[in-house]
Amino acid sequence: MSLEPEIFQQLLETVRRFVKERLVPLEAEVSRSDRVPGGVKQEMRELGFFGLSIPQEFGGLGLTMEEEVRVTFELGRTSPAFRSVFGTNNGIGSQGIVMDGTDEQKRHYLPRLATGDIISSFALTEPEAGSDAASLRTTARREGEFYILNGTKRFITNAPYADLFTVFARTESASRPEGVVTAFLIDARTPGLSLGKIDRKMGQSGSHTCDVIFEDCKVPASAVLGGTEGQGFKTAMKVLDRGRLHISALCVGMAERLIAYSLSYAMQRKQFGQPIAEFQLIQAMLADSRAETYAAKCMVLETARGKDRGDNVSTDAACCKMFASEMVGRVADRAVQIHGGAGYMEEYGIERAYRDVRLFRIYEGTTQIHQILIARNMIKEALAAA
Ligand code: COS
Repeated sequence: MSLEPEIFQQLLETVRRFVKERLVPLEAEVSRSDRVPGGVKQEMRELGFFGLSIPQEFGGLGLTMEEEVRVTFELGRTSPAFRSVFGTNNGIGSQGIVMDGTDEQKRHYLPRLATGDIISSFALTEPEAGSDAASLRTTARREGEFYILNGTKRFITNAPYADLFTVFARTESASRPEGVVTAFLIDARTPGLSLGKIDRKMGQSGSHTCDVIFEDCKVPASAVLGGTEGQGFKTAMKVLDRGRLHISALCVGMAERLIAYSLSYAMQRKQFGQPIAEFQLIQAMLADSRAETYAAKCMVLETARGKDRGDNVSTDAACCKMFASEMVGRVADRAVQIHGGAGYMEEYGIERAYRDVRLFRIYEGTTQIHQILIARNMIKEALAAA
């Protein structure tokens, strides 16, 4: 259900102001301390940021996909570490429940996820299963009314703060010797669940990942997401379809900001007696960045509208993620170049953005996975039409 247009405009305005006045001034401090201040997290709770995409009947704002990407364009105008604070509650940490959870699971978890009272994480990736998500090795052995989980999950965003994990594990199956993938909702305090040390990363300081380790971790049968074994892989793929659109919107927002900074710098920085913005080689970089960002923005909006209409947007969401994440990489590279020496210095924040955006080409599916996915779907569609 979409919001009234005026209410949505007010929300956009609030997000825009919060990003500009509250978050942007904190960026350098968050980067240095590798920590988002607790007070800011609380303000995000009060503003309803944890429940943007959770249905209104469970206490969220229930934004449509188009509304969500438009809000995300604004959130992209600051360090991605801030969005990460509530990113998993809106995205990969909650959408499995929204899409495939039982009524009981929705009632139990979604209201607290929407308020940010609990934090959720999505535990799919493993040391030996990244792009090949279906090859995961974590097992969940059924014992009466319980399952016993064993295995390790890797690079799990927000795991150090999570209260709830959506965990993908292999359960036994009569029809498949290798078993089937089943999703579980697991309380972080369950005995047998422990965390590894926080990973040190190239960028995105203030947002944290770590291993999640299961050693004879016993959970009740009611923890199976949706109550049915073997549905986990499809749930993961559906959640990622949505997540990929969200990340694409974030890339657009970051690119728009980098262009604004580059243009402003180029108009005031003088060399050879004139602002460097007057030089055609600088103009070419600005123009390429602007055109590519505009293309990505149109793609994201159009795909989001398709998703809201109920279309299957798997292929288009993959196109968006591939194009937008590669695009913001190029825009960030040009932003460093336009800023010259200043672009390489910490003080200006451009080098930080350059490092931050590098992740977008990797997580929630690499560019190469998207190329494969897009081409495979093209072939499938052609065969179906033949
Ligand atoms: N929505 C619903 N169902 C989907 C789906 C989607 N988007 N994508 C696949 N499925 C279903 C398929 O229809 C198929 O169902 P059936 O068994 O009933 O036919 C099943 O899931 C398996 O699909 P597929 O054969 O395409 O799986 P593959 O193992 O070949 O893997 C890729 C497909 C490589 C695309 C997948 O593993 C992937 O996306 N990998 C990247 C994972 C990733 O993003 N990791 C990042 C970490 S998460 S932050």
